[in-house]
Amino acid sequence: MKEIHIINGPNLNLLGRRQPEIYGSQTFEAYFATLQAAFPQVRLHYFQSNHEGALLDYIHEHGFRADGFVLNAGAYTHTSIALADAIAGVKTPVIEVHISNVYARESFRHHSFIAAVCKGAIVGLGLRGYALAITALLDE
Ligand code: CA2
Repeated sequence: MKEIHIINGPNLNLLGRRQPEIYGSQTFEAYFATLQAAFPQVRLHYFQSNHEGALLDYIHEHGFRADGFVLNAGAYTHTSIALADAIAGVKTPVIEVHISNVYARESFRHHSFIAAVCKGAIVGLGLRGYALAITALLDE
């Protein structure tokens, strides 16, 4: 059974609680149950942290045996060379996901430090982006 980890970065624990016009009204925990039902053939894991180092530790810990990471690094996408180095340093393929269309937002959200070390990116399709990323990883 393939093992895929969904990793959410800072502030994504607030999903469904504020700013529904940008991020929707569903909590990630509720959506995760939908994903588990949609992909019964996959061992799905979910990790969220507001701490850069905790995200790095998680990637190091699982990045040599997991079959794929679906990573929404939140604002660390636009700031973290350390996260890019961690992704480049492990074997597991990573798909970058953003719920909102970052290119239709402030210019500081247009640059991703992790894009170049990820397999691909899915941007602006809401929570559906996570399911699309899992489908892409299963095609690997
Ligand atoms: O669109 C995305 O998925 C983002 O990764 C979300 C990040 C943002 O910094 C990126 O530029 C794009 C922010 C996540 C904050 O999520 C919240 C959800 C509900 C209420 C408040 C924040």
